[in-house]
Order: sequence, then C-alpha cells, then structure tokens
Amino acid sequence: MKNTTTDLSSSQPLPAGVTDDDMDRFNRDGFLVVPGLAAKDLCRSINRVVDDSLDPPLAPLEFEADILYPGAPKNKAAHGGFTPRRLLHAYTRDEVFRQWARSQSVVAILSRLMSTDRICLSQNHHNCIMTKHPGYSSLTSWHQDVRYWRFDRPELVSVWLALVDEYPENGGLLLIPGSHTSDLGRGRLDASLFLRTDLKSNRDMIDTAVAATLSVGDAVFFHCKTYHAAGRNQIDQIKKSLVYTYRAIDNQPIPDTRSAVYCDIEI
Ligand SMILES: O=C(O)CCC(=O)C(=O)O
Repeated sequence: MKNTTTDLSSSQPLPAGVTDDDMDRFNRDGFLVVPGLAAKDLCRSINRVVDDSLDPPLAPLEFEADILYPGAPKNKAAHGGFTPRRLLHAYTRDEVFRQWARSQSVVAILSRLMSTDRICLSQNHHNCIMTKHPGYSSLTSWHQDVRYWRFDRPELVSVWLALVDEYPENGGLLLIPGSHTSDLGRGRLDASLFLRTDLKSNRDMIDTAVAATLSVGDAVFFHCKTYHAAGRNQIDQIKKSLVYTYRAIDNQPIPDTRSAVYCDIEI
C-alpha cells in the first residue's frame, strides 16, 4: 500500500462477499466491516477454547491491573485485580486460532487490501484474545495501533473477529473514519500518544466516530493508522474478540525493536 491507501488497480478476483464498494470504503474510512466472515462452527470452537483458557486464566496473559487503563483495578491486590484483559500469543495457543488466522476468507481479503499474496502475521502485535469482563474492565482511549510499532512502513492491517456480539455498551470498537490519512502534529497527542481530549480540534474529530456493531463471526479489517477507542463493558457477560495483525512480506520489522522480538509467520 502506498500513502496508506489500497491499490485498486489489482486484477485479483474479489473474495465472495467483498465488493469494489467495500474496497473503496476501506480506502476512504481506514476500516471495513465484513459480516459473517467466520463460520458459526469455527466461532463456537474458538469460544470453547477461549472459555477454557479464562477459567482458570492460562498464561501468557495480561491483566487489567497490568495495563492500568481508566477503570482498571489499581493493582493485583485490589478487588478484581486478576481480571484478564488479553490472552496473549493466540496463534500458538491452539489449532482453532491458527485455522482462522490462515483461513482463505481472511487471506483473500488481506491480499486485496495489501495488493500482495505474500503476507505475514505478526506474533508481536495483537495476536491475542481481547476480553472485557463485567465489573472490572477498562476503557481504551483514542489511539493509532502503529504508535508503538516499528516497521519499514506504517502499513499493517489488523483483523478483529467478534466472538460475541459487540456494541458500545459492552465495550465494542469505536473508529474515526478517514483518520488513517490524517497527519496530526505531536501536540495533539498526550504523553502516551493518545488523542488529547482537551483540544477542540480533537473533540471535533472524535465526534465523527462510528461504532462497529458486530455479531458473532463478523470481522473488522482496520488500518494500523486508524484512530480507534473502546469503552468499558457495562453488561454482565464477557466480551471476547480475537485480533491479529498482518503485514506485507516486504514491510519488515525494525531489528531490535518490540516489533521484531518473535519471528512473523508467512500465511
Ligand atoms: O477493546 C478495547 O478496549 C480496544 C483495544 C485496542 O484498541 C487495542 O488494544 O489496540
């Protein structure tokens, strides 16, 4: 991808269910929702493994109290201190996760978005099951995923699979259409590179955000520069999403950075 947009001149056939309009939408908005991309059976199998991995929580994982986003328990000793936030290293956890990561439906769409058949899954970024537990979940402020990632080019695509229905009340994704092409100055971001909400220019941008309302099996493909956020889970069921990040094979991680700790997997 050049200048963060998709090359629409590719002659590859579109995968079933993805139209030229969808591709235009991805270029324009920086994300694309693909309804029903994962079969219900696969989602059931993934959910079974995820549920078994949450009770008891199976390492490697990250707790809400590790990341300390707004709303998280203050530390592990606090009430809810051992609430999981992310089950890490999804790809190597179980065959069902690999099956989805490499599935023809995912790969075909990625090939189109990235204008290449040679695609790698990053083991260093996302590659996790995101969970939001009732009572103890935190919110994620507005950010670009690429802010802490180090590659030749800021041109990665993440695939977010809904394992339960997702909507704002249970902490579903919010995205700012077109923000992947914005070039905000450093002054519009806070110390942790989240959008500063004390600035009117940022609040105006946030006002244009849309909620990704998803059913089980729906997937969101989003550019690593698309600003997104998510609220706390305010219902009484766990929200679970499986998230992977992909890059073109020639978009290499910078050696000795967090993006190069584990080797990427060509899919
Ligand atoms: O589920 C959330 O809170 C959003 C997570 C997110 O955007 C991220 O980890 O990059």
